[in-house]
Amino acid sequence: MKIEKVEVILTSPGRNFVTLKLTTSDGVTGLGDGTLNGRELAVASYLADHVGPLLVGREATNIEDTWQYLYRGPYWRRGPVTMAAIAAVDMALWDILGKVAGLPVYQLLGGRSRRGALAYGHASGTTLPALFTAVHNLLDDGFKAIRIQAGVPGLARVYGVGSDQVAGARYDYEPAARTSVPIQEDWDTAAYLRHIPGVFEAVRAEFGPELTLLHDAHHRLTPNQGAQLGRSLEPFDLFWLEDCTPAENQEGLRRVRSQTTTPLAIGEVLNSVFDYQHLITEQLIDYVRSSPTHAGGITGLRKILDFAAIYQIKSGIHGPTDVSPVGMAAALHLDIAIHNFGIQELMVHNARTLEVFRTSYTFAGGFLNPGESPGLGVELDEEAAGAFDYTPAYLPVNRLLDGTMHDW
Ligand code: EZ4
Ligand code: CO
Repeated sequence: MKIEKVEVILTSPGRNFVTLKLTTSDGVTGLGDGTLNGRELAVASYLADHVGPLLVGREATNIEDTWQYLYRGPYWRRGPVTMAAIAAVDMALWDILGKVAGLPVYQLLGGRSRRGALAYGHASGTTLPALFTAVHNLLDDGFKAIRIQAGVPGLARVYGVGSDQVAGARYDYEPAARTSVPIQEDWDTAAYLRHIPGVFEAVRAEFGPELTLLHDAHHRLTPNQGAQLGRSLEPFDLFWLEDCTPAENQEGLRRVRSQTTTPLAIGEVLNSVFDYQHLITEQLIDYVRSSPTHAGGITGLRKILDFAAIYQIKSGIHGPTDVSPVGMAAALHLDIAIHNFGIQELMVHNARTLEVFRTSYTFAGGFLNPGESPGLGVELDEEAAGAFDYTPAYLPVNRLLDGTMHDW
């Protein structure tokens, strides 16, 4: 069964998505997600111009060999564009294999290791009452684990916090975040470090000790500041503190690790097992954050997670709305199959996205399941996709109050 046709489909039903569709000589189709938020066209070109011509005529079931061919073949290795493109191919091939076998992909990965994948949702607020309302809404939806992000006094906009003024506003879908030039936010680390422990104290007082809580510092701290925040959050028993420092500074985590017992999650911007080498062998983290979409697909992420398992490090797969439902499905098949599952992030896609991508995964009682459809279990409605043209949209940038560029 050979790969016969390669199509790259761009659609923007509220956010931009890069989808690869492969068709075999037997007429079986597979879908893969190669979405790289804010740099989508680079992956689309990499796939259409450089990868597509190499795939035609290849044996569709040789998934590992195709992964190695695309990883080692070009000489130039790793990087987010390359690894997102490899991811799209890899997912599409697993989807095809599952459809041919008549089995959901998790069965091909070794079968079910748990009844469901614990998911965490996002709650945020610029004030405590707004934050509490957001937490209540997630609890009503069944969530058992919740990420807490809060506005910081003196800062107009903060990562992860939707507007309290607009009903139902979400920071990931607000129009302000979808401009053709990045909007600018401002940042004050000292104000943030003063404010956040009080927020968690208030949340624990309101919701009790049992609710699973998480927080994302989004790459903004130095190792010493990360250690300080980790320590100040210890009384509030976080499931994890995410991206306290920029992920590429692997050695920096030694300082954080030696100073706090708050569990650490890192890696949504990392894309290969080599990016995790020190983090894993020195046991500097507790959770791996990479998604299949950004780390070479199911095959690429499985290499990282199997390596992590040896060191009792678990998965915490990135699940933002800039990973498409195809990428989300790939994550869920891994979540159910691997032994070292930790938690799965879930930001629910908007209704238009779920009309374009028909999913068979489910969320109930706080747990996700990939469903029993053969393959990944996601169908693309190409007519619906065609109604939403690619629209340039960038993530914000961040500057300190004196104008210095900072990590966003
Ligand atoms: O900022 O996916 O934990 N989740 C995150 C996300 C990322 C976006 C970047 O495209 O940090 O909200
Ligand atoms: Co994050």
